[in-house]
Amino acid sequence: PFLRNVVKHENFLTGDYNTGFIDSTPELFQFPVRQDRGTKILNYLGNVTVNGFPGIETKSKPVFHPVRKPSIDLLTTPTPGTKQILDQLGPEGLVKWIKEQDDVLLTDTTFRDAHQSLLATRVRTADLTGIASETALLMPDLFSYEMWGGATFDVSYRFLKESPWDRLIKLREQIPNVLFQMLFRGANAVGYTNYPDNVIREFVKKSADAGIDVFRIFDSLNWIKGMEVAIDATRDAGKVAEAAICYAGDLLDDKRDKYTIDYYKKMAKDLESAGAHILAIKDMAGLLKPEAAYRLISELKATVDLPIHLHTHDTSGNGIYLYAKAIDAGVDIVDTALGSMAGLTSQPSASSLYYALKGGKRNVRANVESLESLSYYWEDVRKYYQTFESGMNSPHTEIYVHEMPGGQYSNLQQQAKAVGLGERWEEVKNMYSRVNLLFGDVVKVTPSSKIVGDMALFMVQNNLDEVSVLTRGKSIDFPESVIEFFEGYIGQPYGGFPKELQEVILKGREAITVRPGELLEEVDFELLLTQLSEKLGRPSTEHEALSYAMYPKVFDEFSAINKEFGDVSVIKTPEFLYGLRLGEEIEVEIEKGKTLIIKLVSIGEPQSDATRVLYFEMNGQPREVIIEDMN
Ligand code: 3PY
Ligand code: ZN
Repeated sequence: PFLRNVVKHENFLTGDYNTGFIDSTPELFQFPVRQDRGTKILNYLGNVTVNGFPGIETKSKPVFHPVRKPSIDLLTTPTPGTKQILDQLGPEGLVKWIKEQDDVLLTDTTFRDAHQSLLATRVRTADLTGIASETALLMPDLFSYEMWGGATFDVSYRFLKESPWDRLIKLREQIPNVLFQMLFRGANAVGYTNYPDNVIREFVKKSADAGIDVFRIFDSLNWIKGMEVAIDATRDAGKVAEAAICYAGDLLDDKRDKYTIDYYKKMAKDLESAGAHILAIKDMAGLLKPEAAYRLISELKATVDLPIHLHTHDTSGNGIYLYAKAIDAGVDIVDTALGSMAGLTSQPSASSLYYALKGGKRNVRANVESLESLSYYWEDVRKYYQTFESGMNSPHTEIYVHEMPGGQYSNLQQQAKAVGLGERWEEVKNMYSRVNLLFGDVVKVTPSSKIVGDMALFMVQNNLDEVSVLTRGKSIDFPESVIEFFEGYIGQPYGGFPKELQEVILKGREAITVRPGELLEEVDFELLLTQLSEKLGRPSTEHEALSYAMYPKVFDEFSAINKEFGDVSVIKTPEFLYGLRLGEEIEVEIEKGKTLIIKLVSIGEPQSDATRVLYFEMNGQPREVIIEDMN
């Protein structure tokens, strides 16, 4: 292979080489590993066909019709948009531009929060890249696309067996004109626990380099100390720091006097001083009622000099009314999703908002025909993922009672099913609101919401109530996440921890009161790169090292799957989730211009060692794979 590399090298061919050629041209030593991608893909397909996909109960593959796409010439250059404004004028110039707009600006969440909230985050990169170029052409006038972060990062590895970095890079290539926005959990980055400061800084830097422009940074307890490192890192990267206040409680209910208007005003001022370019109100559960929104936005507008970006979930059905009130009060940007991916636990629909405001004082900055034409694609793609739907099909005003974030609803439901509590879902939801009060009425958003959810599942599973937790708690092993929370490793809740419960849970362990990042040892990335390269048997990328630093176990599992089955992101979603029907023929494009045509010919009877032989045809050649039948 070395000689072949040499004679094929362009400098060698053009005669442009000397004795230093070998030293200065390390790629001569990169030999193609024989990887037989076809066999690996057949193994994957055989496996899903025989054993099914985790979380999908049905064995028969539904019939999916071809997806509808807007007919548009993909060779057209997309109209320049907010990405160019940021690149040319920097964050301050962008902020000035936002303030000059009379129209309401939109962030489209279809690529992130919408499917996190409706489909347990399961939408794959292939379905995003399948419409990305059309989206860039048809929605150039939006403020941003929220397309990364939150739960999409770990779910990519854990369930979809694909790299989230790859998603970001591919989408950026296809969408050059509109700002990319990510959800960043402050000191928890895209994880569920605090990380060392240098991991946060490195993550922000690498995400910025790979294409993220706007970092929506929040802390799951609204603890500003937990957000500062990320805000600084974003500013250092020359990107937009959108600092978020998570909305909790009920502003207009005198009996809920923990999260008052003064609480929100003070936090807004503090975030402005901490370096925010934009202030976000993150109403992650859809608890902000319309009249409260009017008051909140009006007062915040008078308190800070920052553009305000409002995020909600439409679970209660009041989303459009809430946005209309916030828009009257002067909100600058709101989060919406394309119609077929909007409503319920997702964001309100962009086109509904468009029509609701048309002819009034402020219009929505978007082309409604374009929104509609892209929505058909998502209506079709959503069908692939139907088994991950939460089953909620009408507005739920009960959200005002249980206060569960939209992004958590379908995920916690999956978690409940996985531990055998699927039938007791009503009880789990009720327990969720009781745990919130037991914990002292906390802000609930990842990861604090997950901790409340873990405790709720735990209490239902073990038939515990508030009294038994406090009286018998000393002999109970609480979930690890709950212990970590009461130790202070997620940060400090506003108003402190309930002392009696904290003692019961910690059983003599010390709680910290400082920022966890001050205590956590920094990660040595050089060393990590070396170790990971050894583990992988090839040079690790910096992106991989960052993922490994945050999720060592998840990344290991992903790498093992990757070794066994290769890059499964190239398989289309129906086959990825359901395998092949007998006699079905599919195409898998393993790289540009290289397509495998695969047909499932027959499935053999189970053998005494629980294996089955599957006969395929690949590009016309008979192929046989042996699959272990796990049923
Ligand atoms: C996340 O952190 O994933 C969220 O969507 C919180 O709302
Ligand atoms: Zn959300």
